Amino acid sequence: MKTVLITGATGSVGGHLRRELAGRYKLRLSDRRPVKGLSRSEKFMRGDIAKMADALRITKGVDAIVHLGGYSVEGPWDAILQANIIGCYNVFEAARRNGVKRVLFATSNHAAGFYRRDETIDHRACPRPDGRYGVSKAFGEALGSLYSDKYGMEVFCMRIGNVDVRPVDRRRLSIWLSPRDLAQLVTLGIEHPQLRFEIVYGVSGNTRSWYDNSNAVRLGYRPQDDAEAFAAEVLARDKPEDPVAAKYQGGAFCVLEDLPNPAAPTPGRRAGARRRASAAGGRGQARSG
Ligand code: 15L
Repeated sequence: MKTVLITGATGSVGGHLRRELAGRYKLRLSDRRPVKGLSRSEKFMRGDIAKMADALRITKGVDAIVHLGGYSVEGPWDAILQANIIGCYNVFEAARRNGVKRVLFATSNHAAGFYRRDETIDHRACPRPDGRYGVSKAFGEALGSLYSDKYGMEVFCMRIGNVDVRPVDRRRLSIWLSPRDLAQLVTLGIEHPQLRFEIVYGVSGNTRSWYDNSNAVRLGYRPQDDAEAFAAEVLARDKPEDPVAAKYQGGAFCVLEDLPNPAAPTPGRRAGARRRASAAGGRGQARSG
């Protein structure tokens, strides 16, 4: 049985994945905080990926890494820098030094959150991050590409939408990923015999999807769930979104600011911010190859 490291194992995606993968792999779970309720096929190894020594220790001797660890929403630059830039680099570099070939990287829809909702994007879509968090995910994708091309590592980047037992709002109807579809995608990323570098969307087979996920399908992904089954109940309690957030796939992340933002859509500035956002929406949408 393969030994698979899950970084950031105490997070909610880690929790769903542990449940779904139970018995399929020996799981080495790592995080800064202890993981609760270990099963017999799970081991916990404490580690802070912002420290290279820890990254080297937790990645030693595993067959594959599912890298979920890091700061998982928009936030202060220093936190993102430590966890998602330095931490992500340390995980890839430690994998290389330890001879771990396969890395599954949990990137995010927010690496491309500034595409409009009336656009359909595929795995070739150029990153259009909607915040510093999104930039850090685009960085991880670029790093994975480098480690694949230069060192022959096998890197599977999953631009995850929102993992939950059910979609929670209108935006999530387009980007929802059910726990069992998450597990299918991760298993595919671990087991596929011929991976070099791939970007796929971590979403279920949602009727309202903004993604052409044909690259995942080409590799064998067959999602079992569709958020549409929850659409009526979600829309019945739907609240209006900020107009800028409503225009873009990244939603509120497109307007969230940790710092004072001169472009924030406050009443006096809303028109200018809209013009800027609309100009951004007019850019070419995808690069080829
Ligand atoms: C993400 O990337 C976050 O990690 C998650 O917490 C959600 O906010 C999700 O995106 C989303 O877009 O709903």
